[in-house]
Amino acid sequence: MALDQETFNQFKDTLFRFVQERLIPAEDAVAESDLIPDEIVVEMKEMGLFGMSIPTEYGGLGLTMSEEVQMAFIIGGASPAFRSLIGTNNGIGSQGIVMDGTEEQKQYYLPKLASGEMVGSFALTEPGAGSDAASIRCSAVKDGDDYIINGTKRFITNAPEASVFTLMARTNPDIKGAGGITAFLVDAESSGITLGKWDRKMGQKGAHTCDVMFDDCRVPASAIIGGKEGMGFKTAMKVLDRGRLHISAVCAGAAERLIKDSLAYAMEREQFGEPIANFQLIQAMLADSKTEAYAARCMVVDAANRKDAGENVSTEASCCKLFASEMVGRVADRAVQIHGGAGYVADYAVERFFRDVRLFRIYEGTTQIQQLVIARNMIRDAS
Ligand code: COS
Repeated sequence: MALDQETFNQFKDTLFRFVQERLIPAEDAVAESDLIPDEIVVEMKEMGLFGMSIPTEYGGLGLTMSEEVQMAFIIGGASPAFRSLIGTNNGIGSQGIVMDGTEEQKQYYLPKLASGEMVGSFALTEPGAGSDAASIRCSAVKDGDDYIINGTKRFITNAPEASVFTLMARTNPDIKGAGGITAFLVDAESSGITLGKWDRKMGQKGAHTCDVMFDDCRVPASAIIGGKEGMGFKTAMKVLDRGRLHISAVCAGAAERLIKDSLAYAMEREQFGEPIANFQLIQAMLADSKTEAYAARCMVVDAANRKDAGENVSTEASCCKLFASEMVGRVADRAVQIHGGAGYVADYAVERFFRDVRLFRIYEGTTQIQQLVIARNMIRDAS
């Protein structure tokens, strides 16, 4: 643990108050404008939220996985857009460097990512390569001491804000699968990079994704994460294992928020002369949601503890992502049902959350990819 228990508890209390007093009241405005207000971004930076998972020697808070998921439970209680802004710096946009970067790369990038001065973005997905991540076609061809990058990346979270991309490109066209892939750190200002228009998403307004096009973009060989070709796919998979636990915690936090809103509504809304919370069919929905959110929270805490103890939690991370993302979808659906007609109009947060949480079953590995990873690992371990 990087922080002593008392300091960590204070940090948790501060984040809880920030979520209640600053983020939740700003949700409607963020959804309306598709932008997170600058003053909130500044506060997030001041609280250290961009660097929760970055080691203290590089300016981050150095939280353990167990501590990080506690924070993700809390921030999951506000619109996912807020979490998304700090999500890449804590996860897929920084962890490649933390796990596999050279000392020089760590010293240059991590303090800037931890403070939020830089936003990191993870560029793996392509128009033709999503779940089949090893089939990427973006190429990096050696030219003297440099590499020339060509290709298109799709649905790249925080690309419009990014200062640096962790880019997966194929350095060896003769190796068709994972072994030909190399991870590069590419500064967003490099010439030869253009961004597409912001994607018009179903939900998560305020969180931005777009295409990133590389057209003869020249980067030095020193931009390779860890300095070694062919290691990019493994870096990506390790980063995703970790990211899946964080996302699972966010799902549990979002479910708890939806339950809180649903319970409050059910206790206030009267039909047939009494609050609808008195009716057993409403109670059944509340109880099912409570039970499932609790199960997700317990799974995440267990997997995070195991990770901190040094276990390989690839299977458990996928179990958590599979269960928690599907669970929050069911909870959001019940939340809309409990709100009745009111749940279908934008006056209540559940309508927005219903659309926002749909993404959790898709990104950082779809539910079907989690099933595949879990079953493959089971078979491998048994044989
Ligand atoms: N940690 C470390 N290494 C891993 C790993 C992990 N979790 N998973 C796989 N690897 C390694 C394997 O050990 C293998 O190495 P060797 O060749 O040395 O044995 C290599 O990576 C290739 O693995 P594998 O053969 O399992 O790759 P596949 O192409 O079959 O694909 C899946 C694996 C489907 C699991 C992978 O493509 C995947 O996770 N896809 C989803 C991608 C995703 O989440 N996208 C979301 C967008 S990014 S936000």
